[in-house]
Amino acid sequence: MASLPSTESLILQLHDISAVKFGNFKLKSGISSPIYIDLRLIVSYPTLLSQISQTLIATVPCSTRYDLICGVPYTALPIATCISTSNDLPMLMRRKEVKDYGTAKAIEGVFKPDQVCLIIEDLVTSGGSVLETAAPLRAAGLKVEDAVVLIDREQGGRENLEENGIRLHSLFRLSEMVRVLKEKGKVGEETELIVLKFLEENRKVAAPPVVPNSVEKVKVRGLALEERAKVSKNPTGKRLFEVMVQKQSNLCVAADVATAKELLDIAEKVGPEICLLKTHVDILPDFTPDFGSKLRSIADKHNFLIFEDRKFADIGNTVTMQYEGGIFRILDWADIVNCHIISGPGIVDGLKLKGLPLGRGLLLLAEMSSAGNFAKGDYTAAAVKIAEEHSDFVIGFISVNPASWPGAPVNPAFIQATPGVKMVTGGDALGQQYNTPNSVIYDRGSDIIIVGRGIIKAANPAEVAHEYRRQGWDAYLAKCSNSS
Ligand code: S5P
Repeated sequence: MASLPSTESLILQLHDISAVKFGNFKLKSGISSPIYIDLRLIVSYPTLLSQISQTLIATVPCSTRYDLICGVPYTALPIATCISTSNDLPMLMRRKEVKDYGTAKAIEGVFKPDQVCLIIEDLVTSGGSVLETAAPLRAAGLKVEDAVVLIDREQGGRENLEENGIRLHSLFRLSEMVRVLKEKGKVGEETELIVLKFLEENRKVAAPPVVPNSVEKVKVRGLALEERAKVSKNPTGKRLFEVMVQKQSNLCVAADVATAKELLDIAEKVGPEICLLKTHVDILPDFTPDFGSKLRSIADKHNFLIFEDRKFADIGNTVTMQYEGGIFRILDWADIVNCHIISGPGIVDGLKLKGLPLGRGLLLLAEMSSAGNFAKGDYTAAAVKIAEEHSDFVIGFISVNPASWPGAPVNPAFIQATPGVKMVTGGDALGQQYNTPNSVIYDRGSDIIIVGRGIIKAANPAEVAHEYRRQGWDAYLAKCSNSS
């Protein structure tokens, strides 16, 4: 193979084809810049395109692992194609507009979940375009850990991407490009100084929130979480909205682990990422009376609420005793519990009798995630009616697709929490059905993703929880930006 050209030679060639322009230009990120780089031109210079592609892929450190590449549309697509064909590396394509017919895929190409995809980009300013491409790749179950770019404009992209778990590798930086052009007499000292001053003054350009592609029209409109905290009539409901805003998290971890010891351990690990921790205390063989106070101190430390997923289902009188008494004394330590409405509204009266004086909240199971369940149609509508009649105690619903409910969205004071969430759609052997964080929050109109095995069975639950939180919150932001 021919030896790779030097960075200097590539910079001079880009200048020769007028891909580098000086003047006053408005960038995609909104800022005005004295320098503009138009790499779309390189498709007209195949030798240069090929040289750039080969040098670019050689910039990625040998220790970086990846199975596939994906170019950020559109300018990086020919670069990615060149790299793919010359190095026999499979490529994926991200659609900017998802088709609303046929297979309606956001990602074209063949891949398996958990494969690692390297993102190829021509130019990075805030890193927003790389994040726009990473989001659907990650939502499809791929891992995105690295991106390689021809030119880093040194305006915060590297840091923004780092915060989102993506390492940026660049062939050269903008300041280096201008220095070479000045040294070779292509630009004057004044121009160099103007560009360097501009870079100094624009070190951090914020990445715009990622708006995921969606096949469906967004059915959910409504108030931001801050506003919903104000309309909730229950102190725990209000607090949950507030914690979500404070922590920028709509993640609830379902801590279905084998022992109380493990539960406290996982609560400590994922605590910084979550707004809510969901428990099933009756599965813990080592439960002791101090379990509640131990969990409470972790919840206070990391500012999350505790949800005991007790799924009460009996008559009002019985549930008062189940809530307050027995070994578990749930009322003492759980901020939130839930119940089925199969027994009628008396169950809510019973739980409210005990819970409301302590400011606790209740979620009604309006839908379920398991295949073949009966919580649908009139049953779901009945749950909404009961909630309205008890809006001082009922804080919302366990739901699966609240955007599809008649008259959706329901009263914004009610929160929607959805189980059956994983990075990839699918199910388990016992009827559980999974949707992705983006589809649950953005398409199906929920507020909180409840994730169990997707996090607790991971090798590094804290890291994976961080990624679920990021995807869930990005989907919420995208929903907000589409409602305005
Ligand atoms: O319909 C439901 C309601 C609930 S609360 N489907 C569910 O899966 N859940 C709970 O969510 C379930 O009991 C479990 O604790 C969690 C889902 O866990 P995962 O491991 O499947 O994510």
